[in-house]
Formats: sequence, structure tokens, C-alpha cells
Amino acid sequence: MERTLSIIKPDGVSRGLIGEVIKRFEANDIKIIAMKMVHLTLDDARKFYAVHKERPFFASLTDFMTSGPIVPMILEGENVIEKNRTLMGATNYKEAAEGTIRRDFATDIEKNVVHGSDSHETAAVEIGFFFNQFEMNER
Ligand code: IDP
Ligand code: MG
Repeated sequence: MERTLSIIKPDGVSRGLIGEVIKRFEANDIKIIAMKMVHLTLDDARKFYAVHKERPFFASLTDFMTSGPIVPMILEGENVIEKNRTLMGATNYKEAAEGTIRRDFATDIEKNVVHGSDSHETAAVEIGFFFNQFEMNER
């Protein structure tokens, strides 16, 4: 069984899309094994998105990600890293496939409702960023 990190971003939380996003995961045989609501500091957001620190959108992205609470979740399932990326749709909602979360709900290339880890390596690092062993519900 594979695991990945999903985040409902501040736009998804403030627009009342938490249930809608979770419904899509559960309807696609993805299990949510951990979940919380947190409000990142700018320092946290800069660390989380450190791979993008040279990109022109970094300051705007980290401001956005600290603009309100977010809902990080650990998803579990077969091939869930790729499966979640497919359900999310392309980064730019205008290029996202029909029926994907971003195509249906995103309003902007930045305000695209969800984050999802893009590889095994980033999934492990990103899960560890938000959750400790006591929050994994393994006992
Ligand atoms: P991803 O979320 O689909 O993996 P990344 O390229 O990793 O996309 O970018 C991280 C986040 O940065 C995106 O989800 C989006 O919120 C924001 N972003 C990406 N590219 C742009 C851009 O060209 N302009 C503004 N924001 C962007
Ligand atoms: Mg990414």
C-alpha cells in the first residue's frame, strides 16, 4: 500500500470544498488515514515549498498558502501517488482534464484547491512535514 500527502489549500477550505474533495477521494477507493487543520506561518510555507524558491511565483504562493487554514491529509491506497495526481488534474486548471478537482473548482493557476505529492520521495518528506508517528493511526 502506498501513501501520499494531500492538502486542501486555503481557497478550498474558505470556499467550503473540504467535503467535496474528501468525497472524491473516498469514492475512488482512497483511504484517509490521518487529517488535521493547520494555519502555516510564512516560515513553514517557505520550507514546504523550498523546491520552488527560485520561481517567480514563490512569494505569492507562500503568501497564499499562509492566508488561511489548510487541511493536510495522508492518503493510502494502491498507486495512490499517481491516482491522487490524476484526480487533482493539471496545475493549471485551464489545462486540467474534465471531472478533475482543479478543473471543477480552481479559479487561478495558483489558487488550485489542492496539493498532492508528486513522487515516492516527496510523499515521504511531505508526510513527515505535517504528521508524526502518533498521528499515523497505526496502533
Ligand atoms: P503542482 O501543485 O501541480 O505539483 P507545482 O509546479 O509543484 O504544481 O507548483 C506548486 C504550486 O505553485 C501550484 O499548485 C500552484 O499553486 C503554484 N504555481 C505553480 N505554477 C504557477 C505559476 O505559473 N503561477 C502562479 N502559481 C503557480
Ligand atoms: Mg508540485
